[in-house]
Amino acid sequence: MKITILTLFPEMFTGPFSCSIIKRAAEKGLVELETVNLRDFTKDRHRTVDDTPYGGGPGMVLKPEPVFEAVETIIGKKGRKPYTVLTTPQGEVFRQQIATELAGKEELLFICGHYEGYDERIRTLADRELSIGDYVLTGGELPAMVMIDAVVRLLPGALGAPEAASNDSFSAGLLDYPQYTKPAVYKGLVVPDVLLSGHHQQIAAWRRREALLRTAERRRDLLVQADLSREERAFLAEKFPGLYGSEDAPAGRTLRGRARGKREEKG
Ligand code: 9D3
Repeated sequence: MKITILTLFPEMFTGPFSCSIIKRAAEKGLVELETVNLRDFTKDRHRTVDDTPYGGGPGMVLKPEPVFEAVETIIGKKGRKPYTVLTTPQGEVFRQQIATELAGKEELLFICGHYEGYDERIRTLADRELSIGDYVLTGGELPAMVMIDAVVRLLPGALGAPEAASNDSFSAGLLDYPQYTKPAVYKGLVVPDVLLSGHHQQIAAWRRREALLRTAERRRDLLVQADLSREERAFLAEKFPGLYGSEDAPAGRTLRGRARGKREEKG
């Protein structure tokens, strides 16, 4: 896979890309990473990349010309347009399934902004607009790094063990089960007996159960999509009454119940 990043701050990428899994993946030839400085595609003496918004208002807006010039140059070199991601707070929220989709592309181009916004015409260059979540950052560089990290580790051979990526409990749509290592007792805190028992089937069942319980407690939004058996759904429905949205659920235990509880609080 080839990944090109269009940014005003190429230096931001040197640290993360020269460490750990991404570096090893690059050394193994699984991925080629290149940063391109947007400022190199300006034509004026001051190398201007942003300007004031038409119609007035605060902040500066990324100009279209340097971005279009850069993308056209990249397309010209490659002979075709890479699958293009625009990082933006207005984008769809990045999740594991999107990482999997991006990992299937031969060429990716990330366009990062580092201003209050873009000229809207830049959006026409993007195949996809992505955010990493509902918090305000100073630019799209960290989001691009986050997404690239999630994608590169999925490339076959990027992780040590071949099953490491497909084993992610996230790929089953659940949170991880609790893990322990030696010693068996530390500061009076004990490792669950089943893990010391050597009963592989019981261990697997315990782990699955713990993953289900944790997900139901912390992230019930994930359960809707999770790949669960009828038995597992029944087990959770019993432990968490109303988990699947029945009308007589206690307020606060379902998403609808929570909204109902809030309304009742206000009277
Ligand atoms: C939502 C805030 N905007 C209100 C006027 C201004 C603004 C602030 C910061 C617009 C862009 C940015 C820079 N952020 C990104 O470019 C960005 C981002 C983010 O801030 N959070 C999560 N994901 C992303 S992807 C790109």
